[in-house]
Amino acid sequence: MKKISVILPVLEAGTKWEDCLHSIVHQTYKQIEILLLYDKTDELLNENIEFQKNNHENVTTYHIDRSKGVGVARNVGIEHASGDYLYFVHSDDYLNCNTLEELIHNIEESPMIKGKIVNPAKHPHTNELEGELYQEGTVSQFQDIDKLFQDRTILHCLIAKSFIDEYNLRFSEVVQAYTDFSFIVPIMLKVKQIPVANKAIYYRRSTLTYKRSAGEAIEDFLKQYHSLKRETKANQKAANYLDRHLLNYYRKTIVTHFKIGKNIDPVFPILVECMKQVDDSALADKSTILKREIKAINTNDIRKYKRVNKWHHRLRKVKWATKKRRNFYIQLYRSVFLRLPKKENIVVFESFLGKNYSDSPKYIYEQMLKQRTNYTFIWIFNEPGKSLPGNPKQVKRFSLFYYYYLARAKYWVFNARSPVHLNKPKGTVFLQTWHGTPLKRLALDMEEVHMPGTNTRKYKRNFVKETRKWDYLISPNEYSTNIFRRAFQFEHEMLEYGYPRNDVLYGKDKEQRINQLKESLHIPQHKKVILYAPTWRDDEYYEKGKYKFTLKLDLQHLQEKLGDDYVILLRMHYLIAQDLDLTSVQEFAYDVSSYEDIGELYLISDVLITDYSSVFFDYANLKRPILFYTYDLDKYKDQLRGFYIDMETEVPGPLLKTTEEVVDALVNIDSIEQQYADKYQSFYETFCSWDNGEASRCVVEKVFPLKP
Ligand code: C2G
Repeated sequence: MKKISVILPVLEAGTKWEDCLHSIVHQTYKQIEILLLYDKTDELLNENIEFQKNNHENVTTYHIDRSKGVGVARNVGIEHASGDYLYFVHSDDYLNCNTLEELIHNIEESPMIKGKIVNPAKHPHTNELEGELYQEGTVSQFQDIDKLFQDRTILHCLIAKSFIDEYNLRFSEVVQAYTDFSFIVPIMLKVKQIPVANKAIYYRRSTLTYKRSAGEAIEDFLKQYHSLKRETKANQKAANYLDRHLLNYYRKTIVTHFKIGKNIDPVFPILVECMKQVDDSALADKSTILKREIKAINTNDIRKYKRVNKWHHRLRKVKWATKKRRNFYIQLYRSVFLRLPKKENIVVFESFLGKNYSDSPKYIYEQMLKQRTNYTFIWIFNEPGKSLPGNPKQVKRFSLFYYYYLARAKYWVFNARSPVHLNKPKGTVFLQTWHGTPLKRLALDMEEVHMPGTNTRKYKRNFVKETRKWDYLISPNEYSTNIFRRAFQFEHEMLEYGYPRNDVLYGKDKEQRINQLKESLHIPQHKKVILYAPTWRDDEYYEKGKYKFTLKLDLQHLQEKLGDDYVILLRMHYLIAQDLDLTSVQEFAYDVSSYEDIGELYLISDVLITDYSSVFFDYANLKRPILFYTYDLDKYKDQLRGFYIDMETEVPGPLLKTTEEVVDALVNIDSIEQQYADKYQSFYETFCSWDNGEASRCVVEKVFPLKP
C-alpha cells in the first residue's frame, strides 16, 4: 500500500483547522501521515496542536515561522515527507471521507491527479452533493493541465514524491501571495495532461487569505510572473497560461488598485518589466482600452500611463453606466446627486427592504408626525401607492427618485441592510433600527454563511462596510447591545430605549384596537387567535433573496382538534417568496404574510407559535403563551446558524417537534402557562425590560432636532 503525506500548514489560530484535521484523520484510506506545520510561538495553537498530535499516531508537527508564509511552510513539509505521494491542504478546508482513496485509486501511472473542489456553502447537504457529482459521469478523465489550473491552486492534487524529487519542485520563498504559481508552472513544463477524479471531493470554505496589503499582493503576483515567464519560453501552453493570468489579473485587480493614482508609483517599474514579456498573441482578443493601457505601460512613461489610466477609468465608468438602467442611476447618484446641497429637513424611511410599512421605521415616522411636523418624509417601497397617515412621498426602491432623495436627505431611517453600492453621503445621519433581538448568530459571529451565492468572507466584509455607515443603532435590551457591538463591529452611538415597534404593545387603547383589527381581517370576535410566525432557512431558496418554506404543521389536523375555538394566522417571513395554498382549511387558517405590520398581529393573537425567529422576544412583552415548533432544531442550530442562547433551557415555552405535540400544548395551554411562569418572568426581565411604550418618542427626541 502506498503512503500519502498530507501537508497541512496551520498559519492561523481558530477552530477550522481542527475540522480539517478531523476530516483527514477519518479518511477511509488509512496509509497516511499528516505533517502539521505551525508556529510554536503561538501559545494557544501550540497547546491545541500538541493535544491533537498526542491523540493521533500518524500526526507529526514541525515548527515554522508563520510570518514567512505558506510557501515556506509547505517546503518544510516536502523536506520531511516520507510518503510515496504528497497532498497539500488548506487549514480552512476539509475533505470528504473517501477523498484520498478516490485519488490514489485513480492516479495509476500518472505523476499526479486532481479532484473536484466545491464550495460547501453552495452544497450544505453532503449527500445530495455526492449524488449530483456522481451523475457527472466518468470517475476520472484526463484533462489539459493549463485548463485544470485556471483556479491557480495546487490544493487537492495528489502528486508522486518521485516526480517532485526528480524536478526538485518547491514553492517560491520570495513571495507570500500567489506562491502556487511557482509550483504549478514548472509542472506544466513537464506534463501535458493529468487525470481528474470527479468523486474525490475537497470542500473549499474560502479563498486563501493573504496577510498582505493589496499593493504587496500585486507585487508578489508580478514577481512570480516575472521569474516564471522566462522559463516558459519553449512551452507555448505554459507561456499562454501565464500571460492570460497576468492580463486578467491586471484587468480585475491591478486596475482597481490603480484607481488611486499614487498606488501606481511603486508597482510601475515591475509592471513594465512584466508587460514587456507578454506575447502579442495574448492581446489579440482584448478590448481596445486594455490594449491602449498596455501600450502606455510599454513606453515606460509613468506620466503618460497615468493620463491614459485616468481617462480609461472614466470610460469604464461610462461603459458600466450604460450597461443597465440601475448602473446609470447609481452613476448619477455618485457624480450628480451627491453634489447637490443636502436638505436638512428630509427624512427617508425604509422597512424590510421596501417590502412594507412596518416595524420601527413606521413607529418613528408616526411619532415624527406628532412631534416633528416641519420635516418632509419620504418612504421607500417596492410597490409605492399605499394609503398612509401623513401622506408622505413614496418612491420605488432603486428608481431614479430613490437615488435622488437618498442623496439629498439629511436622515436615513432603515431597519435592515442597504445595498453595498449605496455610499453614504457626507453629512447624512443614518439611523439603523435593526429588526430583532438576535437568537441566530449574526454577521461576524456567523461561522459559515449558507445563503445562496454568498461567500462568507465577502459577506462579512460587506457587512462591516455597511455598519460603518450607521450613526445610531437602536438596541432593544442589554443582551442585544453586547452582541451588536461585537457582531456588527458597531462603534457609534447605541440608542438603548427598547424597540419603537413594540410601543404598540403598550398602547392604552389596546382592547379597542384588537376589536377593530379582528374585524378588518374578518376574524370572528369570539374565536381565539393562534399566530404562527416561523423564520426562514438559509439553505432553502429559489434564488438569492427568495426563499422557500415547507409548511410542516398539519393544518387540517389542527382544525379538526381546535377549529371550534381557534383560528390560526400564518405569517411567513418577509424573505419567503411563496404563496400558501389554504383552500382545504378555509375559515380556520388565514394567510397574513402580506399584512404590513406584524406588531398588530401580535396584539390580536392569544398564543404565538414560532421557531428561531426573533418574534418571540417582542411577543413576550404581551406576556401571552409562546410555543416553539422546532422540528429541525438540530440542523438549524448545528449546521445553519448556531444560536446565542440555549433554546433547550432558556426560552419561555416548550420545544415541540410534531403537530400532535403542538395540538396537545394548545389544548393544555393553561397548564403550559403555569409551568413556564417563572421562566417567562425571568425571560421578560432580561429581554423586555426596556420596552415601555416610549421608545419612539425617545428616539425622535434624540435624533431629530426640533428645528431641522
Ligand atoms: N418577521 C415577520 N414574520 C415572520 C418572521 C419575522 O414579520 N414570520 C419580522 C419580525 O419583525 C422579526 C423580523 O422580521 O422580528 C426578523 O425576523 P427573524 O425571523 O428574526 O429573522 P431575520 O430577518 O433573519 O433577523 O437580529 C435579528 C436577526 O437579524 C434576525
